[in-house]
Amino acid sequence: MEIVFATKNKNKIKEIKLLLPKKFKIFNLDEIGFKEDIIEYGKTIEENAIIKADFISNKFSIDCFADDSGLEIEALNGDPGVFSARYAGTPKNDLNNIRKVLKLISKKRNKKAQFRTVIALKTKYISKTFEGILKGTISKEIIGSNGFGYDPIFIPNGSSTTLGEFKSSMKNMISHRSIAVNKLINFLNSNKIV
Ligand code: ITT
Repeated sequence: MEIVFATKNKNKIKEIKLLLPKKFKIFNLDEIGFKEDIIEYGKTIEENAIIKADFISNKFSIDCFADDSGLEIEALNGDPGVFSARYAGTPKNDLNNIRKVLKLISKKRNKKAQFRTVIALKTKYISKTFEGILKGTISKEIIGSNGFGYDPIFIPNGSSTTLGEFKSSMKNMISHRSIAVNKLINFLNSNKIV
């Protein structure tokens, strides 16, 4: 199956390419000549995933999926959530986002958080979303330099360190993104679409 992954985030592309079986031929936005930014005006992660997938699918008349993800921190009432990419302002900057989170929760006793990914699939006949959640806690400091985004401050439940110290193959075994991708694969397989 040939499908476009509507993202500009190179780390997401790397992770998804490792997660999807070889029978998927993935094209990214660069490869289809799309250079603009898609305006993410949704109020939720799910809405933004659908906005990105619909935009590219409608513009190019192609099968497409998009991933919108965010870190939801209990003590911050679910923030940064849908604002995860630009939490510390624009242009987006992972380190500044991390520093802002660490500052805001330094005095909070509750460090519980979760990553949420919603993948929106849009083809000529299908509009469907798939969700993945990874629960954990926020560390006191930055640990590790693997992964991307908030990985160096997120300790998955059952782990003694952050995703910043996980190899990509280990992160892919448990991540919010892999849970959502597996649901997508099961859906496509069980409906004989691939
Ligand atoms: P696209 O919209 O082009 O896909 P983006 O980076 O803007 O790329 P999002 O809108 O989904 O992606 O923003 C989510 C932000 O949350 C992202 O910039 C990262 O900082 C963070 N994030 C997403 N997935 C993550 C992961 O697996 N680990 C750590 N941080 C992640």
